Amino acid sequence: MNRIAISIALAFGTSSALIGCGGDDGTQAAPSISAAEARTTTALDKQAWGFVQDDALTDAQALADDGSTWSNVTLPHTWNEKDAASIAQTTPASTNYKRGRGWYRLDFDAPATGATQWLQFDGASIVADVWLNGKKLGQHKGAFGRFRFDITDKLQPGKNVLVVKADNTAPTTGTDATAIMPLSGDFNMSGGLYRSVSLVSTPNAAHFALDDFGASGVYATTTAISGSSATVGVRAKLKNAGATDGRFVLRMALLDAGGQVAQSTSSSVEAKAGEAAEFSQSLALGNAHLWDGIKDPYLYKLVVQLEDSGGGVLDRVVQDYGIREMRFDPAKGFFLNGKSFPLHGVNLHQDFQDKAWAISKEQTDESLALIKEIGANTVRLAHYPHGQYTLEQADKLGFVVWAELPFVNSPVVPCQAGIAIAPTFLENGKQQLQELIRQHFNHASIGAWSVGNETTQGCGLPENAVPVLKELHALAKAEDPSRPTTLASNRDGDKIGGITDIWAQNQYAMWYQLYPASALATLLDGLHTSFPSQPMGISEYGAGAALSHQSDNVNDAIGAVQFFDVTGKRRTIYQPESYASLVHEQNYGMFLTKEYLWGTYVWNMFDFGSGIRHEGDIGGTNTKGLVSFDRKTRKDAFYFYKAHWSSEPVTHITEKRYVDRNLPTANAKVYSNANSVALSVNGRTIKTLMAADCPNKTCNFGEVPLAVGDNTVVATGSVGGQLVSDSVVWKLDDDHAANLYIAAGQVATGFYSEANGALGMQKRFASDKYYSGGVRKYLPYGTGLGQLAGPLANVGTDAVPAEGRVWDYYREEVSGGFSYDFDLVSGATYRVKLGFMESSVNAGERLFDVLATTGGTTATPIQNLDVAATAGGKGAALVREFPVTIDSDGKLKLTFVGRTGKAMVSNIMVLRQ
Ligand code: GCB
Repeated sequence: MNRIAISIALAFGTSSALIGCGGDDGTQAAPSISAAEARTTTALDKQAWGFVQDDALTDAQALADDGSTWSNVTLPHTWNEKDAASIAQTTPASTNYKRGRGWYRLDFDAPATGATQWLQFDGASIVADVWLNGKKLGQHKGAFGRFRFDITDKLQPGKNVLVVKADNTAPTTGTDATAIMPLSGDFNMSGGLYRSVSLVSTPNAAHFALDDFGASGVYATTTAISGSSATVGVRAKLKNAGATDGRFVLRMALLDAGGQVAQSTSSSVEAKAGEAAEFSQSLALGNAHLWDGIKDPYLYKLVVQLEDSGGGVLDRVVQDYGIREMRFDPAKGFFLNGKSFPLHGVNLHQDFQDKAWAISKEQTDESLALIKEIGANTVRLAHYPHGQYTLEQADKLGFVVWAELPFVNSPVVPCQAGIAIAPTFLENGKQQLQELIRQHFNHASIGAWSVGNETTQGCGLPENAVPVLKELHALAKAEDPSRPTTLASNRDGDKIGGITDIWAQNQYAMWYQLYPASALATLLDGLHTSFPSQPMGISEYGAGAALSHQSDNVNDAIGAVQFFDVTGKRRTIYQPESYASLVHEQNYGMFLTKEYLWGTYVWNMFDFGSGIRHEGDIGGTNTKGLVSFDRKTRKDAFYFYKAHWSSEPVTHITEKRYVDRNLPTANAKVYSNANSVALSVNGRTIKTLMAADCPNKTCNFGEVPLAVGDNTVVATGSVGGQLVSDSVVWKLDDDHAANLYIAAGQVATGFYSEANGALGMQKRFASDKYYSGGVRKYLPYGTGLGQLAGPLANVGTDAVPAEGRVWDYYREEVSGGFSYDFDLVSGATYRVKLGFMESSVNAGERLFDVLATTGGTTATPIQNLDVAATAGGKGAALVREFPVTIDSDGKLKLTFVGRTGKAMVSNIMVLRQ
């Protein structure tokens, strides 16, 4: 036992009614410092709750109902488990989830002991009205904060009846009673008692505050670290609910991981009857073991206890506490305990497939284990306060956490200029911010408080958001001067820079923004120059990826992958996984060159529920996860980051889900952190690449020829002599070995032509590949990405998944023509069948030739083709074909050159005769 006598430094915090203080000098009777609970906390979760979701039920009716016809549920519970946030949703139109009122009723027995009794809700979404034995206890607004009611005088002996109305109705106007943060967002606001509900009994009327915004009443900050010594300041809020003034001993200690007292202190304090009082003490450690992120997330136990004058323990708060110093530098990024520690991590939502928000601890553990596995050292808990358990685990795992207030998108509804911000909205935002900060104050992991996300999104109205952000920043600083504030900016960087201590950008280069990562680099440099003293990070970047959507070629695909279906007509929007991988490679590779970035966060670690969207192959789900919604499937990009971040050896062949190949060659790409990676196909080594040949942890082996049948591809990484292999079997059928089917312009692979369509046969097509020049285009009948409409709107609907989509895209000349180079069999004769569909050009505006070259000979089998005139207008298919015998060089080049306007082609078949 290392009990060191110290005198109390009251250098920080407020102190009232301090009477005296004394150290534990070993001369007095040993105080009973322990980490054991003094209070009784009884979870009510697994009891028989009655539940009914009924928007028509009045309060009076619900209170009069004995609940016998209600269904039986246990907590955590939400009525949104299976609607929006579920892949079970298959119909394109059902994008909504049930928002309304749910009623809960629980009959429970009063606790046998306790001087004060509290009813504790760890979260109720969004507005909760609570009655005990028919009497209203109160209302809580905000889906994420813990709140409590003092029921000491309201409990009756024996049976008690608790009734809760939870309402997740969407806000419609800024003055609506439900105008509570967040007003909107790309995630579902599940309704219900989706976290725990418990009874808390304190043994004595004097206790640590239970009415301080749902927090613990104890607030610890490391006020100084120097070498191995550290000082921890602790503020404690007391409540003496008894009838007489009290004189107490307030004792605080840090126990080391072995349970030994590393330091302790005590003081004599007084709290008047019925009053609250606040005291501060300091704990100085001469040999502090620091919390050092994922490397060494060392935690002390902070024990704060209230004793009577005889040393009897009246109340005790015990929390994990990590001693660490975090610093954000505008030029050099993040520092942990004085050392540069670039943060790389992921965003996390609190939902889970088929559970929505009603997740168990096991599900949280499953999510965090994957975040640990990928090697992240930071997590952004988007876009709202997550549960205590998540933060406790983040402390234990060593993640640096970005914790966030749910101020998402606009502060007004509707999102327009001149709409006043409802005072209730701002008040509620402040309440939620105080709940966030006080409830999570002692978590070592939390590095910054975020006051908002994309708060000008949709309306482009910084004048609405800026005053709110400034108020929230000031409040956060008052609540916790020790941590920086932050926010996630979107395309408003120039307008909301400089408000918070640090900040970060949500930037989707190659996805929503149709520019390459290099253009984003310029944008970031510009923001860094404009706000040179505000440390900047990347709070979001990413791309949608569907597990069942693959590609043969994702080059030049910016703008050709749709981000979601806003029309509500389709559930399926093609998002080849390998395009998302490329987006990650190029963005992250660029971020690594920016020393000033303090951290980067992938959006998102997991696919998550969002009733406003249909994309990829899943209904109501945002597909930007590195791992599937059910946590079962790691997408390729997961391994890209794992290769960068993890110390485990990684050798991962990409595109393993694309088994039945559509072309006779495959692009072999391996993510690896090995010293060298060897690739073999059917036992034959193709190539060995050294780490230096694999920039960005990406080993590109180029095009690998595939044989008919099974092609076993094995990548073997060598890490310090240890071999780590990965393998895949790619299959090629006779048809695709002999013939080529290319959907020009198309990124996704695997679409079929219609058996009775213009091409006259049903064949499976590959992505656009083997071309030089030209650009990908798609039929622009709508007004933007994701908005296909007009003649082809129903082609490729869910009823007929892939048929006809070989016409959606085309390749078009930029200038000087474009061409395709095919490797074919020398001396063999092929029939070349070309499909054309005009989208935007009228008869007479586009006339072009198609040239065929093999050996040294060029023919012009198609001359002066006017698709619109010949096919009969826009949206009509035209097919032209010609034979060609391949010269001894085994090559065929098709060249498309405009005479008037620009040449184009929709699809290409090269059929062996
Ligand atoms: C964003 C938002 C996030 C969305 C994400 C997306 O910028 O902050 O809530 O889910 O983009 O996927 O569009």
